[in-house]
Amino acid sequence: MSSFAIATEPLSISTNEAVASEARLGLSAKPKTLSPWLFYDEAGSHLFEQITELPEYYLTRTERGIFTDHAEEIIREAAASRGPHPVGKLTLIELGAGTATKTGILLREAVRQQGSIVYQPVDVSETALAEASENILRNIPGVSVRPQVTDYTREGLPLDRLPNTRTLALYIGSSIGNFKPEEATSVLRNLRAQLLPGDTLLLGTDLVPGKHKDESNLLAAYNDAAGVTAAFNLNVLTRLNRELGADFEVNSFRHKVLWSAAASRIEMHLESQYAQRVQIPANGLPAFNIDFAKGETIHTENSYKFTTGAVIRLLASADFLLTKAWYDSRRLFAVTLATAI
Ligand code: AVI
Repeated sequence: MSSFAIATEPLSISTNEAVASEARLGLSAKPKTLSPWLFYDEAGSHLFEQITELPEYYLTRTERGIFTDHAEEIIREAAASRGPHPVGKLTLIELGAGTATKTGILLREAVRQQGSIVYQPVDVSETALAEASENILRNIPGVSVRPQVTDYTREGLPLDRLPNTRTLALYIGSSIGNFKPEEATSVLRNLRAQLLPGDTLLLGTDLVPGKHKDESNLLAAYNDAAGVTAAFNLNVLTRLNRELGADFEVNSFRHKVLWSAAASRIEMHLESQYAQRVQIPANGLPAFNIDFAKGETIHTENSYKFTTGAVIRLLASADFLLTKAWYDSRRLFAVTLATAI
């Protein structure tokens, strides 16, 4: 890392290097891509919180509704799950916990059923974990919180496993949907490697269009009338300008969303409104030039939507067996409990 980057970059060196190499690799690829983890700087995380409350973005409130309606059964099933080893209480770990707003429903129910619970939220964001811990400790007596700052997608998942407990791992919020199928399998396999037979996984997945959900509902969830999702998508260019000194003219790109039925995914893109060249300084070397044709896009995110069969196949690819699935009445979203085999 050069003194140029250290002098101008307030973030950690490794974060800056990861952003630089992601930008260089993704923007020289054909078609151009940027990885969705780049969305989540401070402004992007704040915009995402706003997205979860938008009228069009049904995912968060639908999953919360499923937890509210079925928490008793979810916790009972997870606690009753049997493996080859005798175990005591249930402990909860959560991948990508963020501020853990929905998890409180399950934690409260677990405390009601077994008196107390250990909760291990895992996330890349130390501030989000601090907020989650504070909220839970203040509002739910009986929970002992052991936060762990880890990027489980890149650094694996070194879980601090408690002896003689049964683990319920939460991977909710449709986060698994932001991975390509082979990446999703590897995230779940990494998780599975930390679990024992009989431990369980609770997976939240958004569903493909159906009777009560047409393509337009799905598209609206990613292209809301207030423009919050557009701002979330465009913020990635603002981030590259700020952190790498790039000269993206942010207003010359347009938020674009499409549904690919063939790939079963929503795609988010940023479309260049005219032919242009963007430069990213390269630490004393000649700047990295990126040429855009009019209408050319940067593919910034995939959000996969599932059938029940696709969820079962994904779980099986990581050695999990379906225990039970819960849905909302309109079949917009699924919460699936699976057992490690
Ligand atoms: C975090 N993830 C599950 C969101 C999703 O729905 O794929 C990210 C998002 N992108 C646009 N809106 C929300």
